[in-house]
Amino acid sequence: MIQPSELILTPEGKIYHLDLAPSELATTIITVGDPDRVKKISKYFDSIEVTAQHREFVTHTGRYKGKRISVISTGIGPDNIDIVFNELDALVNIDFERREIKKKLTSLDIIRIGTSGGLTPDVKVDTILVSALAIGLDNVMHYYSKTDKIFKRDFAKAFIDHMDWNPDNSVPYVVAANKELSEKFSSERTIRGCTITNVGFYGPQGRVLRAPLWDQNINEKLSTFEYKKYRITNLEMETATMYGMARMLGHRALSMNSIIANRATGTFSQNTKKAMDDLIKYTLNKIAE
Ligand code: R1P
Repeated sequence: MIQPSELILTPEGKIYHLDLAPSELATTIITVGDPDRVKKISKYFDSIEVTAQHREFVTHTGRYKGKRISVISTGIGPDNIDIVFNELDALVNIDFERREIKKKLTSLDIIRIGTSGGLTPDVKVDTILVSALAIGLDNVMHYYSKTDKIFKRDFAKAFIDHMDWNPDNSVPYVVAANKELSEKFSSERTIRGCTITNVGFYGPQGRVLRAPLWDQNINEKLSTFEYKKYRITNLEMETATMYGMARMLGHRALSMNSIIANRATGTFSQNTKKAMDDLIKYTLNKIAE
């Protein structure tokens, strides 16, 4: 039995942070960072059956072209991904009444619709980028075991060497997207990339306002890193943690990114609303295919 302090349920029998009951979640899930983006997606649904909100976690469950989908905001950052993925998994794989892991496990499809910054000039603003691979500079995954099979250690070692990595930082981990989803969501309208997930927006992504950086050349080094066929394309704050958590728990995950800025050229999208709306429609139609 999983104790009440570990699996926290509300008096209504809902999982604590997401405030959802098992029946309120679809097995196809879209995650977004921004809580306001949830309604920008669910406005395309044929019908909405559930709306829930607790803190930054907003959920709408409904149908798009007949397919049942839940859209959930994660807020910003890898730490929230730990909460969201554990609770999504609990909603399908733990019996809340008995507080026991179910004998028959369910695998979820979890697709992120996010914004991101391009790192090299060829990753142009308003592009849709599918993250085939992600490098996690956060430490969430290091608290779990059974990660050996999902980390690409040779890739991470090459990255550490190239970056002259600060030994006070956590050890980077490299993890791939689910292959089937990655193929299904790629087309002539998308580019494939290798995404850096980091723990902050300013220093950790090489931005200086007033606070000086440990490594002033971090973005230049990121943009010149090459390993086998891979080059780093973009920076954001959730993808690698999603891929790690999903693989560890037996779910399929993919991150779709609207490139709204390019850090190499200093450009920013002229119309982020349209770029995001294009990505939303593209992703919903791919899910419904
Ligand atoms: C930073 O502004 C946030 O935007 C990006 C980053 O990953 C981070 O969460 O994604 P979202 O637009 O999905 O939140």
